[in-house]
Amino acid sequence: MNELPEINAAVLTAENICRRYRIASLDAFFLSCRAFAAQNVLNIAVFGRFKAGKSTFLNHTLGVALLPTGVIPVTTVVTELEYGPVPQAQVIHHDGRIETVAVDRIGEFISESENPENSKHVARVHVELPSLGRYRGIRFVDTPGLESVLEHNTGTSLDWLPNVGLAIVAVAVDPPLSQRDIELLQTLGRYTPNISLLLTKFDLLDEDGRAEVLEYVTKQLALGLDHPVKVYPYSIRPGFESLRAAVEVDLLLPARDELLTHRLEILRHKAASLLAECSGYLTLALKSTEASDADRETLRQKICGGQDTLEDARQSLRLIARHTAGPCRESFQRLLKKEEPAIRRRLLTGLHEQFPSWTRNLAAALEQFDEWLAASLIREMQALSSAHLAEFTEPARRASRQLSQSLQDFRNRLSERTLQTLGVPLQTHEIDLPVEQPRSPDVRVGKIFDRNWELLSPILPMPLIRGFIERHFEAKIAGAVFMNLSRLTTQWDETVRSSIQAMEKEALRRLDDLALTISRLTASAGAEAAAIRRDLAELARHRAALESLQTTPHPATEPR
Ligand SMILES: Nc1nc2c(ncn2[C@@H]2O[C@H](COP(=O)(O)OP(=O)(O)OP(=O)(O)O)[C@@H](O)[C@H]2O)c(=O)[nH]1
Ligand SMILES: [Mg+2]
Repeated sequence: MNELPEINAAVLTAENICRRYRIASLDAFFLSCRAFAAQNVLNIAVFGRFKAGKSTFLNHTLGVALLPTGVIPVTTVVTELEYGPVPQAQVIHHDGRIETVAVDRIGEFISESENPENSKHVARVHVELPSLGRYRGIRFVDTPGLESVLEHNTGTSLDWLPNVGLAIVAVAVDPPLSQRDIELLQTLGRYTPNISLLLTKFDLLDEDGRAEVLEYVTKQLALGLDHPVKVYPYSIRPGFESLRAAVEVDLLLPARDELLTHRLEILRHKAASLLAECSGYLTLALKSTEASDADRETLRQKICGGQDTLEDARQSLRLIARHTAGPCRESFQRLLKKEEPAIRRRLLTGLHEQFPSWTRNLAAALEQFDEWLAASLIREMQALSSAHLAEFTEPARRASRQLSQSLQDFRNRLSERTLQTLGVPLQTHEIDLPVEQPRSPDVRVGKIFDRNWELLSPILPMPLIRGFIERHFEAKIAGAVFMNLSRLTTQWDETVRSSIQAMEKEALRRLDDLALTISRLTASAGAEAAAIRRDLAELARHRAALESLQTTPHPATEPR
């Protein structure tokens, strides 16, 4: 087979051209393409709105009753299922720790009710089952539902998108297809050519309803998408065996039987997108060589919209960062304030248990209290960080999504301008900014007791002042809890702020890279035209070669 060398050659040519013309804006795309090439399994991932029936579909298809399902949002963690000689499950935590658990325990980590807001900090769950032998080489991936009030679930699934091989988007018939579903299908088109729509819960409709929904969905897909998507009506109920068989026969078994072909086709798709984007930049350069010096300057002003528009775009990135970081402190404060009474109560109970054993003398009691309180506070503060990790880190995820969207908007505006000015659009895509998971701050507590008491301690007889001392300790606890909650608020605020600042910096860098690339390209003079034409011809040759490699026919938009 010659596909891989040809795809490699195409990507290398594009990389080389980008380096020569200093088109840095495609760097992230090259990286994601290489990451895909390094994988050796084919991911079949199921995405979609919450409660669309994603987990139920995978359980039925794979003949396992493993993934938790239910009537309220359930899946909170990305879960991978694939063949393995012995049943085993691994829970991969955000900090890299891998925990091996019994397969029937995975619900404790995946389901929202047992792992609310992913308080167990699970990055993903990986399950291997001997019963999946017939799907060797395929990794099925269940993702948390989009659009529920649980925003952390949406973020988790969208972060995972670029890893997709073959995509299945589950859409329930009640109601069928939202604008967000269309947007999801559109975004997936960047990463894979192989996208199917699973129209779930088909049993909920009568004959007429089914025909109506199918017609509606097919029409909306044709209107809203620029790439084809095949529609599979589906139901788990008896009487719909033929629909289930169709998914297996048309979608899953071909993926299994033509694993290499599918992987190559996805890689080819990514390489073709890269070549197309690269050609877009060069065409822009070529067009500007055809203009006079004065026209070129006017052209560049128009395309980039002058310094003002670039500065506006910069400003909107800065505003997003400010707006997502701004309310952090207050919301963390509110969150932690709610915990204050319970922590105080727990520490007072602890004090009343410990205090009777602090009998030696006042100096010793002071020291014991100090040590005990510091240890208890550290434990409490660490537990709080763990329990609310998802809430603490949410602003960083939100910033990543909004910054990425704003960059893409800038790219779209740029494309409209190049179309108006030069007659060619410059279609480029934004790869989402990676969210750096903010690390939990180190918990430290300051000195708790006061000097005056320490000075007096040798002359105060313990038995006489016991009651008084205990009350004094109780008062100290309240103050120490308040102080340490404030400190934790500050620590988390600083941590999340610096993570958002790093993303803002990266977003600004990408924006400036793009603007610089465009101004360099539009500065190309007549003398460079011949070289640009040669490079464009080289890209076109590779595009044609990739086109001729297209092995799997693109699925049609028509339903079965
Ligand atoms: N009538 C009918 N109900 C279904 C079908 N498939 C799933 N359901 C029900 O739909 C509900 C949601 O199913 P899940 O599989 O938990 O949905 P999900 O998309 O994984 O949900 P999240 O994990 O929360 O995103 C459950 O109550 C299922 O029993 C179907 O084909 N027909
Ligand atoms: Mg689910």
